[in-house]
Amino acid sequence: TPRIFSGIKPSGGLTLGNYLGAIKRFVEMQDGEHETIYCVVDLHAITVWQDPAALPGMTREVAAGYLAAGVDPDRSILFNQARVGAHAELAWLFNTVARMGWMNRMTQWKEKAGKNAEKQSLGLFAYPSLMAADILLYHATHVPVGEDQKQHVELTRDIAAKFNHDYGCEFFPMTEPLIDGPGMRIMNLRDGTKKMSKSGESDMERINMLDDADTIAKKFKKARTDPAPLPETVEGLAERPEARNLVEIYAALSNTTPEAVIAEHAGAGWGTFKPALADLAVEKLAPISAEMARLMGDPAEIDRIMAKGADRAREIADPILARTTEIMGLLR
Ligand code: AQP
Repeated sequence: TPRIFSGIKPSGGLTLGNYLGAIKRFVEMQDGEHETIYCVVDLHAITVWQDPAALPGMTREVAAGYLAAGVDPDRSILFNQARVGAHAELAWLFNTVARMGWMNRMTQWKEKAGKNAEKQSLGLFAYPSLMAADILLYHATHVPVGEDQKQHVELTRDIAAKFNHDYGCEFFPMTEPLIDGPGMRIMNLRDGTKKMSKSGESDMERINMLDDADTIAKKFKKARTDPAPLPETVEGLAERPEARNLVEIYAALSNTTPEAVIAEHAGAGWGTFKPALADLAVEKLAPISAEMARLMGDPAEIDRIMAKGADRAREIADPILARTTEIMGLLR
């Protein structure tokens, strides 16, 4: 059966970008032909410093976000990565397959490490190797990711191909990235050329899934835009990253296209469009954030769900890891 794997890092509060670019699609994919496996990738989060006192809460928040948005733990496998030891084990094996040069070429590494590569953790450098392990541990056929993660999925295929070649087998599949639809790249509200991130510097840059209605309204009101009103056609958004971002957010939230949003709001000023966008965001997010808050009030229940998901994940992962070590000649 086709199988989907995807994950979200518990590296801060979930944003509207995580919702529109990931979680919302994860929920929809449960209705397809695929088996769906969704992970809270805590081992990825710790590639940059995470306060051990805060990490459990962030991990549960991501799980609550999945559940509140509609991930059904009976239909999907939902768990956190640290509960399934095979992720770290396979990542080590892949560290011996992947080449330094491949990692060096990763755009995300270059962006995150900047001029300070020497000071970064070895784990941040090897991040794509762990990501390849996440995916290939389940022989996932498809990975829904944002545009920014496409390069890592290509590297996953390189690792699979090199493993199969070096060990003379056809064991790991060639996983395909799934990238489509609006909302694939939600940008920062203060700078339309940067993506909206959990760990961005200022809270005003992002809408958090747990923000209340007043905060959402305030953040959209203060969102940077140029002074011109909305154009008459989408072509008019070409050189206007901030304006385009707000139109795309509106389109993604209302399950329509930027063309349809422009058709409805052509010529509108920001004083009209921004409050309409805020109302729409509140309408879509409020029920989810209320359910997240309810779930987070019972951490033991979230932990029970993730532990059960981890048991199911291990049933798939353990035989694949065992076969991998056998192929490599490791005695266990
Ligand atoms: N701005 C975004 N627009 C669309 N999709 C996004 N995703 C993240 N930001 C946007 C998608 O969310 C999923 C989970 O991402 P992640 O948590 O594993 O890592 P990330 O992409 O690095 O997310 P953040 O929020 O930017 O985290 P930090 O700040 O910690 O690095 C992925 O499918 C991603 O495409």
